[in-house]
Amino acid sequence: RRIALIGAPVEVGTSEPGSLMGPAALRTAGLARTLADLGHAVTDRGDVAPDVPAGARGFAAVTAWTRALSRAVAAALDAGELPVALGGDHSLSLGTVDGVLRHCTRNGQPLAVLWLDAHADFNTPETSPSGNVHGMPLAALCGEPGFSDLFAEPAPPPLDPARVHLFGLRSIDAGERALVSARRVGVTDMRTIDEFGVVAPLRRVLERVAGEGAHLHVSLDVDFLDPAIAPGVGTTVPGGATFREAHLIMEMLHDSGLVRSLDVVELNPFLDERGRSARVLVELVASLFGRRILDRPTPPVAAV
Ligand code: DIR
Ligand code: MN
Ligand code: MN
Ligand code: MN
Repeated sequence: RRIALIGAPVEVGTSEPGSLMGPAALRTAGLARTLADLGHAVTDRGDVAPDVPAGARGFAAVTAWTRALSRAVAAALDAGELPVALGGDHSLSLGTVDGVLRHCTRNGQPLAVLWLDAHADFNTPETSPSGNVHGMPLAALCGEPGFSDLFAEPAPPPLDPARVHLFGLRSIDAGERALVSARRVGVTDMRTIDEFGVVAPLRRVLERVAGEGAHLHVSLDVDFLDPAIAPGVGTTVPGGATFREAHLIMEMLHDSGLVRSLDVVELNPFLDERGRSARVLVELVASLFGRRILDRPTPPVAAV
């Protein structure tokens, strides 16, 4: 595959500084070389540098990032590359997913989004208890009101919430909880993972994506992982995915052949312990791009 690394040192969507160092930490942990060693053609496009108006905070700054990242991601996809965005707080997915949506809309392809996250990120400015935009990207992308002028005109039709799947959910605010149900967003919460493991629920998601011929975008928030293996994130939530669950998910995503774009977000090196979280993320991305334990496909497992 031809992979484009797109640095997104964004932290305007959070009140916890440090995630702007995320792309640098992922590079330091050897992301590009690891992917190249797996046989991919990797181009590091450097960091996107939008014209954020001087002194802009909140939505003015988020809008500048959204539009610049959208252009970078859509251009990579149009050129036949697989864009990997290196964050940066999760507000960056407003831009990356908008770029994917524009590419898919031009090609008449449906877009499915797998959101690996402790949180739903489905708050609106109305429902958000924190006011942090990193807790809102899915609501904006799915067309909820309150986000006017974020996306460049003409805006593509919004993301279909029924094609969004939250995986690993274990922290949700009251307002977004109501919205997630009302919009019929797909959810595999930690309760479901505890009962059934990751394989059966993920297989169901992947079968549906394959059946619809959809483009699959994966958005990986560091807090999806248990804080014991990935402490380098502003909003740790206990009870997250284990090292083994996370690798299995990445291996299944690789074997599916469906992933066409990826975000790696919320890494905060300032809160990390000697690069541990950055290294775990590089290992996970390697599994997603084809690293396997043995030089043969994972043995087939009976259908669930
Ligand atoms: C919370 C936290 N739901 C909020 N969200 C986070 O501020 O809206 N998302 N941390 O990753
Ligand atoms: Mn495409
Ligand atoms: Mn998130
Ligand atoms: Mn999160």
